[in-house]
Amino acid sequence: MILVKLGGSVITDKGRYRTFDPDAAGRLAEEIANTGQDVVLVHGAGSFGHMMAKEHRLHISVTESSQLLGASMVMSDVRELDLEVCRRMSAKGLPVVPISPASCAVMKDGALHRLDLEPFRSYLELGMLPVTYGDVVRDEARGLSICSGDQLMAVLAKEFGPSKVIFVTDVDGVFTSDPVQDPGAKLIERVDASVLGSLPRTERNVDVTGSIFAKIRYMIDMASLTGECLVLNGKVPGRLEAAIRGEDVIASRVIS
Ligand code: IP8
Repeated sequence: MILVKLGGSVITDKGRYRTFDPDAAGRLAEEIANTGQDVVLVHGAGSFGHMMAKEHRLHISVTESSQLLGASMVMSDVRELDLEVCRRMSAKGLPVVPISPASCAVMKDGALHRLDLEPFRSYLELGMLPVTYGDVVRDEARGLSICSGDQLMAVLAKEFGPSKVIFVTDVDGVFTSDPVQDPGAKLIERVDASVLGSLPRTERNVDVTGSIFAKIRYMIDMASLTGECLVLNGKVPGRLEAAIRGEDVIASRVIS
């Protein structure tokens, strides 16, 4: 089984509230379908989650009742994004099944505490492709908190031992600085904990689920179980497909 995360930056326009990119999602669905591999898919929330979550301060704490309505709206928005993604997948012949973290996960002080893996296991056994996503989830300490796609990836990697873990984003991998702002930014082909310490701490729009550093930390942990995680550019046609097939592609390899 191959574990793939479609980042919010590749399936949505992160600068425009609730803007889905149907062409990118459809093409990536086709690339997955072409490989004929068993895949568990996780996707980020992009502009269906982060903007509204930030507005309602859901990533800090949920202390006011007005935040519950904000949380509920984010839950509906990310579910709608998931529906769009799933529709593109099934249109390419992939028998996907959406699994909502709000119904099967529990957080504790911002960490993913429990995830009911039974639905993932049984649908996989049936030959279906589970699809899950970053969501707002019950938190035993905070009431509610945000469960990122990366936290889900970490638990799924630990439980299912995938043969490959791939993070699909809108740039070629991890860079020495922000490649959108700095034309001199260089792709780092092998990323480990020592590289993490040397990256500059400046970023444009930091997500409610943390910066690239938080994401790389999850990947380094996952790599200790799976060997490596690939970070690649899903905007380049064919790159995800080639990576799933095991071809050598332009990417960063995160190792533990
Ligand atoms: O895009 C965030 O998940 P991510 C989930 O995987 C929400 O970090 C609701 C903002």
